[in-house]
Amino acid sequence: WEAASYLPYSRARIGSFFQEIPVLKNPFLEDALLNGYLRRHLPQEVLSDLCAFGERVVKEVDRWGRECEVTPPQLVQFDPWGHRVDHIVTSPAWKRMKQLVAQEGMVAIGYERPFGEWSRVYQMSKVYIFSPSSGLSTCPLAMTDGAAKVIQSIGVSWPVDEAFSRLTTRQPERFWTSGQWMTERQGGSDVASGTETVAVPQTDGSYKLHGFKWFTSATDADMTLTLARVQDRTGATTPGSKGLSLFYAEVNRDKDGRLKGIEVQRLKDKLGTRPVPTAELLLDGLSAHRLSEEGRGVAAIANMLTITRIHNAVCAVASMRRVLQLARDYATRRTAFGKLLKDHPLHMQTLARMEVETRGAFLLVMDVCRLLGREESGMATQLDAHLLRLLTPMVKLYTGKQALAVVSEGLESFGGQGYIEDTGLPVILRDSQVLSIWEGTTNILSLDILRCVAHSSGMVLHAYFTHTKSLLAGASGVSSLAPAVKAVDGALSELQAFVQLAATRAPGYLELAARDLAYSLARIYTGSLLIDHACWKGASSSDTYAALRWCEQDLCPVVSKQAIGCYDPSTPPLDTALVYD
Ligand code: UCC
Ligand code: FAD
Repeated sequence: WEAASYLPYSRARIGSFFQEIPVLKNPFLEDALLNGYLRRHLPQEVLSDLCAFGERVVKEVDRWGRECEVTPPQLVQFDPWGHRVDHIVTSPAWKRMKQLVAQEGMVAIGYERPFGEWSRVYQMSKVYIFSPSSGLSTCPLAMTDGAAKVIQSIGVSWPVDEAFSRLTTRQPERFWTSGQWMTERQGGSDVASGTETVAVPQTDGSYKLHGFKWFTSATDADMTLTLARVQDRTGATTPGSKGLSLFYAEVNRDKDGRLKGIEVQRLKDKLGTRPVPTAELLLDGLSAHRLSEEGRGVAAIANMLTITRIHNAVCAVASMRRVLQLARDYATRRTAFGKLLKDHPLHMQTLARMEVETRGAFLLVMDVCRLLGREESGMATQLDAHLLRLLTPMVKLYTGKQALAVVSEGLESFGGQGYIEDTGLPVILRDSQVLSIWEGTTNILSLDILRCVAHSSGMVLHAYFTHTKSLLAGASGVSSLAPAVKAVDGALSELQAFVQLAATRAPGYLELAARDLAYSLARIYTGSLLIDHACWKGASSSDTYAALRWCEQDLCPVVSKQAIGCYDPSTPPLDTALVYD
């Protein structure tokens, strides 16, 4: 009988082997590049704060994030007596996240500016550490930051002074979040044609909004910024972008608990972002105040787009980093073919490629945060301002796409377990899919890059070339980086030649090249940032290796695609014929 107990499966039919679980460790301490970058630019107190916060994320916050995921919001439209109430019931964890965002100053830091031009880097580093454990509360966080930015740029005065102080407070009981209601059924990209909501002027100077907002995320917000068309006395409105104005509205309830001027039609049933209540809203006389001049709504909300797009990019890189941290830990625990995964060179190559992608994306997004911080602290040169305009859509579109690729590869590195829902891994993939859709799709942002180039008469590109060259100049004479410098320098020249040639072609040519152009801009600029970081006196040999590896890829796909005629006028009909074949 005793001998039988040693036989495998004799007592426990499921066997005696259980795989060790990948362990989430302090995301600050686990991230060499984040540490290096912050040591390079910010004082020790920032590192200490982020280290403590990283500890809190592991010990406490990550659990709340999971609770948010498995306890999605519910809409209760009617009370038991049939009255319309439209309560959005969220989990306790979701509410705790809101408090945490305030306590940790995740919006406030951007407005307190404790470290001058580097304050945004500090704030976004915190968001970066928080994001993968946040149960998507980074979504309202981003919109709240964006709303504060819009208010600050318009002027903090009545009727939005109270809102500004609540959006940027560190006191959880005073803290408000904001929505961003732009999308209607006819169009989320083409807001100018898609917006039907009308604003009816009231005698006291306020407005009542009537319309249907098709996607409104984090609808448990306290206020929102939204777009609508002002009606004149005859009820007429101006079509297109010139008819859109920006409005501020509070989300209030009457004494019976009913939403004032809003009906929640339903909550969306989504692939991911499940903790976020995303609703369809009927605006039926919602009280609002106009914030922009009439017809300047898109220009006025652009500041919100800038902030939310940067948040999107920060969260995209954070997803890549999270999956890598878990994957590399797992590789020290899982054995296959007689050795740990970490001892299989091909597995390590796979993770190293993900690491290179993640490092590049990190430096790219932090550089945009640096530029934002310079602009907000009055330090920005004209070149910085141009760069910020160009790099914002670029970093959003590039990191949104790359996050999905890296996270997908990351799931595979866990084998079958990467596909199992309650490991908490698949949610990272689901939540990454949205990053390239909301806040402007990849194509829309590629076209936005073209528009900002045209709008600035090419000055944004001039700033780009000047700054990239100056980054490379800092590496001249560093022999270990010579192949990388050569590759970026060559790609930059090719890109310059392409831009000059494309300017002589019909507009349709550049439109077809827009996406590849965006990728070329992103890869070349990121290469120069990796090189620059590797030249820093505190850099490691891994920083050099990452720069070399990044620069081995096709840095300028717009040129290779051009060479095979991808943007020729003959292409669109052929593409269409192929698609509908
Ligand atoms: O998706 C949404 C929220 C989701 C949740 C948020 C989560 C955040 C991250 C969390 C991470 C986990 S809210 C919906 C977002 N919707 C979009 O992004 C819309 C996408 N479509 C576009 O971006 C289009 O390009 C439009 C709507 C901006 C195009 O509209 P128009 O009217 O055709 O634009 P125009 O005519 O080109 O520009 C009108 C004015 C111009 O200024 P002026 O008149 O002075 O020349 C432009 O220069 O607006 C200015 N403008 C901009 N300025 C337009 N876009 C920008 C910009 N990006 N930056 C600065
Ligand atoms: P469309 O504009 O119809 O685009 C469809 C496709 O056509 C896209 O691939 C697009 O790239 C492509 N396309 C469109 N125009 C062009 C062109 N000129 N050239 C080339 N390609 C083109 N919106 C809000 O306002 N507030 C929110 O809080 C909010 N939350 C959201 C939450 C989630 C989970 C999701 C998924 C969306 C949310 N949205 C929100 C909406 C989101 O911003 C829009 O879905 C997005 O901007 C795209 O708009 P659309 O859905 O109308 O797509």
